[in-house]
Amino acid sequence: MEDCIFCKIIDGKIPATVVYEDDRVIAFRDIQPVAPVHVLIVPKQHIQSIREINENNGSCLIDIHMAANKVAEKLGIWDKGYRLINNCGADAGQTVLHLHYHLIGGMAMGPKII
Ligand code: DGP
Repeated sequence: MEDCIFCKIIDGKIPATVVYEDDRVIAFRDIQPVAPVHVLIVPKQHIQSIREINENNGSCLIDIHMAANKVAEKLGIWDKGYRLINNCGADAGQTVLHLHYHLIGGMAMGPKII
């Protein structure tokens, strides 16, 4: 998708601090971190949100979770724990319309919404 900022990062057209990459997933530091570790886990396939997950593309969710485990271990937050968060759609505050999960950790976090 030519106007998608995450597709441009995937294509190397704009810079990002990449912490993990394989043939299906890329993970890079969020530009507006809310925690000492704040990484975005992004499938290379352009999928707008989890609303567009179906039987043909759903395997990317396993890829994302496996990448999150690797990133958490690499960045030293695997033992103490972390949150993996997805915002879907306007009410959830999704601002980039390319499926992504926020991996945040490196501190004790505040109250949980759920
Ligand atoms: P969300 O609000 O859930 O759609 O999260 C989008 C996140 O993407 C937000 O935390 C900021 C981050 N972000 C937006 N543009 C860029 C960018 O160009 N580079 C990086 N590294 N992160 C970005």
